[in-house]
Amino acid sequence: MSRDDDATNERDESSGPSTTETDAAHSDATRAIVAARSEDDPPDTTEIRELAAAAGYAVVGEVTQRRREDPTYDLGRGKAEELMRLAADADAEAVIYDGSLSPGQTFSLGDLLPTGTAVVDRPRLALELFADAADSRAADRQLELARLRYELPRLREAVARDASEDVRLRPEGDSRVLDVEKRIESAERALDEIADDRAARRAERRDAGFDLIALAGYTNAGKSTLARRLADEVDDPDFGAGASDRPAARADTAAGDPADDAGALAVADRPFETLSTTTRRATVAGRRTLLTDTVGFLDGLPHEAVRSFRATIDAVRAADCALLVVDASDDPAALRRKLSASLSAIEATDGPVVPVLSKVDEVDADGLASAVEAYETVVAELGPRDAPVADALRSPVPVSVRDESGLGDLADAVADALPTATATVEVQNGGDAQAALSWAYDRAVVAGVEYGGETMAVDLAGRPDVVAEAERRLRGAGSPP
Ligand SMILES: Nc1nc2c(ncn2[C@@H]2O[C@H](COP(=O)(O)OP(=O)(O)OP(=O)(O)O)[C@@H](O)[C@H]2O)c(=O)[nH]1
Ligand SMILES: [Mg+2]
Repeated sequence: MSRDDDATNERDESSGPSTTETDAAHSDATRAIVAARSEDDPPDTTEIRELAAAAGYAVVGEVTQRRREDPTYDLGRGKAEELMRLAADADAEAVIYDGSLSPGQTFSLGDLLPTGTAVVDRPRLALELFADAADSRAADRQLELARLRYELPRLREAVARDASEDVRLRPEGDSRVLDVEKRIESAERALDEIADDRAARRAERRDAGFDLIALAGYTNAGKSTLARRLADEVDDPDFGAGASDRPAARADTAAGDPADDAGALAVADRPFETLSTTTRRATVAGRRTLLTDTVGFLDGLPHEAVRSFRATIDAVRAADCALLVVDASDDPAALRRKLSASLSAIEATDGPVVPVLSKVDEVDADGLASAVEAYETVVAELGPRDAPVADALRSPVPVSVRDESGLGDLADAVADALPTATATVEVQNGGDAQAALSWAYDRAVVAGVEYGGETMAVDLAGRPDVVAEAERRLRGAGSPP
């Protein structure tokens, strides 16, 4: 296998580290009011506040409402006016809206608020967070596409609002709209090419005998920590469990828990720490695997925005086994919401999915039981639309990287989920047979060899296609003349 297949190859090294502008922005944070509406339960603003803080906002006030959606402001008119007064009193520069506003609602709210107050809904906030850290060519392209898809309907609305009655300017014919449409097509084409390259690389890696494992899950679930823990320790710092997959701009924003200063836990406790898929070698239950860490999912994003993060979705869907990381330390309601968002983003997979209940060191036995129950409730409620991924789900495995518990069970579950074939081939020993045997050793499918006189018996176990090819080569090389 070439150096090309190594740990950081899915980033574009030439683009260099991203700037640290955002860290500067954090110091004089933008003053913001959080607004949230929910139809059934009282709105819970915990997550949106965390996202806002991570994006550099200082939340100075909050307005929430429990009611159905209002077509003009999303909030009811009275609440929207309360928001306007609060924004004025608090001198807010932005309103962070915990939901996806239609273009019309965005403009109406903007018109109502004090001049200059930005309206930042949940998808836009996610885009701001991504913009902080895009660190590879694919991530840049994905971000660009997500941003353009977000902008297009809003631009159409702006053009329609600007158009005077006489001109009757149609948004479709506006040059700015056409420009954005063109850029969307070009970003989609670029991502198609990147996706094709990656599919080709996956095929090569499989031919080389690797099982492909992908880690998926909600942002901050613990994917990267687990990926680092499972990765093989190797001397070459460019390949393996080094810090090389950490975006440079983030290095100094890592969480300051001293206990986390070293090793696998040295990742920041903030959303969207990982913005590029990164692949490392890992030996799992004796199988040679390539482990791909991916971008986390986020609830409340439109389908289009989720689709823009194609590298993640493709890596998960095409894996021989996907690990779906679910944070067991979340309260059950949050766990259910995040799990549903993750499952609907994945939709379907080609291979099995092993759910991992992470951070179990933070919960006691009752807490773990409620996490399992919350997990099972979501899975039991999966509708027919989500059925493909439901079929792929195995039993959840509780794991803690912090106290090293459950890792053996996880390895067993993965080994069990990976496609496996076995064969025993008895052949004439000789130069050609040894060459075929060495081919099989290179691809890690030799489970044992027994020599007897002129013959040898080789036990093969591993990826079915590689086992079949090894068997063919051995028989071809070792059959009597
Ligand atoms: N207590 C505890 N904390 C953990 C464990 N695993 C991860 N964490 C913490 O959870 C936080 C998020 O971990 P990450 O591995 O960055 O999560 P992620 O899923 O890769 O997050 P994104 O890349 O942002 O999507 C970090 O602060 C980790 O230290 C664990 O086993 N126990
Ligand atoms: Mg990560």
